[in-house]
Amino acid sequence: MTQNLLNSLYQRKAEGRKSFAVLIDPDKVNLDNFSTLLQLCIDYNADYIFVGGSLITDYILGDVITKIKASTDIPVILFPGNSLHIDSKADAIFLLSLISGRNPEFLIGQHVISAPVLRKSGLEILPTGYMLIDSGRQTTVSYISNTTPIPHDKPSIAACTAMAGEMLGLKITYLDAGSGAMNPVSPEMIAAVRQSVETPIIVGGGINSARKAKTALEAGADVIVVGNGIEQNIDLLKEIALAVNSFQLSVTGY
Ligand code: 1GP
Repeated sequence: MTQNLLNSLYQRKAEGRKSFAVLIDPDKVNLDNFSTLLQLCIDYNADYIFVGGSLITDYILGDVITKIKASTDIPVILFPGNSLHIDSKADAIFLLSLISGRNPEFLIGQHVISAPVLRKSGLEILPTGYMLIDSGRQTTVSYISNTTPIPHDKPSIAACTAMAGEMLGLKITYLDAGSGAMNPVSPEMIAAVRQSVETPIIVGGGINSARKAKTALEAGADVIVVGNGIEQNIDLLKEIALAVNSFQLSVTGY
């Protein structure tokens, strides 16, 4: 299996380059006007397209990926909620171990079921320490996964959890306040995790303005993910992309 995307995430981190990922929830896609969203991803240089969610009710995952692949070469990474959410037309999959929780099903159970399918799929596997952070109200992902998120004001718990994940060999750290979160992950928590691991850090959940995107990047996020905010207002894609670019320019000069 290739490690192209993992290597590029590490390379980008080493160069101080920030990335912007657009999350597409297959349940929310209207295939009739999907082309507009994809064109915006192309025009504003989205670095990654994540596809998935903790609960998928309308099984058009394959159709969504086919449509993305027909329009753009932006890498498509599956963001699965369980072992049913696998499609070999994507480029890679986050193999999420939900290390903030204590539900064995999402720490290792679903992975065992998926392993032979993943091996055959040819998908690049991205072993990821996935951490849910409390965002002010229960989110779909915490309910479905039956796990308690890390309290938002306990950066040291997040730092130690991320550290343990890295020691276990997980290559990416994903801090998620949950889709449509009231409050995104705090900059204090992102900074504490940044201090504790060398892995690339992905931050998502409730980032619905350029200011929130910039705050997460300043605190140490390598990749920011925006889903719900773009579903509500497609123009946000451009705003966030420009914010990532201008942050990039101010820090590295390119
Ligand atoms: C959620 O990280 C993602 O799992 C993105 O969250 O939909 O709130 O942008 P939003």
